[in-house]
Amino acid sequence: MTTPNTTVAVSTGAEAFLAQMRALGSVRFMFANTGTDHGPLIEAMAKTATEDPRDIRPIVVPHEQAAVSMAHGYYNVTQQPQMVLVHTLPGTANALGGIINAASANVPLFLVAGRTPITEGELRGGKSQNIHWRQESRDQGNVVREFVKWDYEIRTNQNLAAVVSRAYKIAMSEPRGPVYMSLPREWLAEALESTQVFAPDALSPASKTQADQASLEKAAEWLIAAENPLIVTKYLGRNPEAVRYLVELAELLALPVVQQLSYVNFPTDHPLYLGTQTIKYARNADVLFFIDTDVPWEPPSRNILRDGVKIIHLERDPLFTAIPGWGFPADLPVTGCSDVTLPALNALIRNRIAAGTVAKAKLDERRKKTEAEHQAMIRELDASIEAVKQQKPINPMWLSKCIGDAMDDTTIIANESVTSKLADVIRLNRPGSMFNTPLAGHLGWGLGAAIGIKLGAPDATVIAAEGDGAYMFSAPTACHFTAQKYRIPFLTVVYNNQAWNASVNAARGLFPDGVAARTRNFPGTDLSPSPNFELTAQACGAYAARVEEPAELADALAKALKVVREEKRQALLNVICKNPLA
Ligand SMILES: Cc1ncc(C[n+]2csc(CCOP(=O)(O)OP(=O)(O)O)c2C)c(N)n1
Repeated sequence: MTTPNTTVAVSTGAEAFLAQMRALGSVRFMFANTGTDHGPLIEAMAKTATEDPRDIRPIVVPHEQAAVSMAHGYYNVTQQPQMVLVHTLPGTANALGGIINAASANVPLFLVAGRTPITEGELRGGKSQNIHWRQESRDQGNVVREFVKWDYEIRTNQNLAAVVSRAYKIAMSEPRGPVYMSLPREWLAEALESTQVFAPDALSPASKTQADQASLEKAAEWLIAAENPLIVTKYLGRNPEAVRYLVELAELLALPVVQQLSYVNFPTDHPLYLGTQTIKYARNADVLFFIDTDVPWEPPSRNILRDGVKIIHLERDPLFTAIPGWGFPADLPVTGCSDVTLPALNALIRNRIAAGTVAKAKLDERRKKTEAEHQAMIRELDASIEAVKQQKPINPMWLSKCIGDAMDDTTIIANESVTSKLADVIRLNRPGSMFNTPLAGHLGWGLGAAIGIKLGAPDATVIAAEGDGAYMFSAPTACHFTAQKYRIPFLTVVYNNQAWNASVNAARGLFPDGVAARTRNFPGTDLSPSPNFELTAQACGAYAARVEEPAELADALAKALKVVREEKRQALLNVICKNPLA
């Protein structure tokens, strides 16, 4: 057992808990949605808050999913886990969607909830209000247990250092993820004199897994011998430093790369980049190397691949144990974190090249062929944009192109534009410049994420790209309120197609000749009449405008971004797009 080594004077359990969170050293923000459980914490913050910019800053967020999304966005750009404070059972329930997203994206954060008081007059802090009986659950942690790495209800203030440091180490060890702590009000209110905290250097998470030598050698051998190899990745870019190792690997052996754009995993202007359509290229591959990809191809049948294809799958858990049903085959499932495994694989391959065992002519030929395919792909994309750029209502592809053109070297996009495929259209060459809806796809992430990104990267220009459905899921009033209150400027662009197009597409895909498709009547998918989203944003001090003319998009974006950059004020563009139901 490690011994805590610094004594901090406190007067309550709540002060002690805050002292422990401060001692972690990485928590800058507490995205807070408080309740009757938090009296001792509110008192403690009023009393112990310092002017130190490294102190934990409470940020009021009037919806819990938005608060979790802010911690998520902040982590995406800083790799530092933050704290989300929620009210007992109801706050935990409202946070759950964000937690499901964070779990799917391996985003660590501390979800901290008051625990409805347990005692009935025996202890200070016990039940005192009506709701304290009806908000009590048998097991509060059970609400989030499937989607957090670890949950714990504080049972005494004597071991807070051990509990909080354990929460940190578990959240930050791979596979990373959210953790949950519940704080009974009786313990928060308990009188204390001091608490002992760990020094930050006693908080090392467990080391990352590097693949074993035998697997690396076999992978190298297969990739070197391949005639028609393909790399596929989806979330390698969540560690932005891993991107250069992937580029190095691709260049060493002239390996074409496709990506599912959850993150920027590979520069889209790289001549070895072949876009986002996995199966188009995977069909003909003789060696497929999946790196950090949970759903390698769709539909999940091996029959659509070439006979005899060799499949390598590198992931921290290549069996995806957390997913109940997952049946993709791999001939070489390799356990390892890509950011530490790829450098080792690259070194092995470099040695073989130096030893002259790699056929250079084959690589040169493949490099040329892939570069030609890359150029053809760009021409095809440009042509499809050209074909729709004047359409009115605005085609989402044209909107995406205009957003891409408006990006500068500091722009970061939180993309929740769902079927608009923004990420397929814009050029993404900077690791960490775009974060897509988290893998679990629990909508309502985008606005909160954008705010968290801006807090974590204050010099960035941040854009939230939202479907009109996703925008409404995002608790927009709560997010615009928080952005106004703390002067967190970012631009929201709404792809307003007045529908849940994803639901329309799903129905059409299953029943292409069905009644819904034939009659263009898709019950339960229509979002018209569309609200004036401009007014929601304006109510919170934002600059907002509606755009209906395709030719006016570039100027509208430039104007809104100027407001964001120069006036440091949030902005919203409500862009009226092609309605799939019209
Ligand atoms: C919380 C939540 N509820 C419902 C869904 C199901 N869902 C997936 S996509 C989608 C439509 C989103 O609409 P919009 O943001 O307008 O994008 P579009 O599909 O029109 O491109 C819905 C409702 C979800 N993913 N998450």
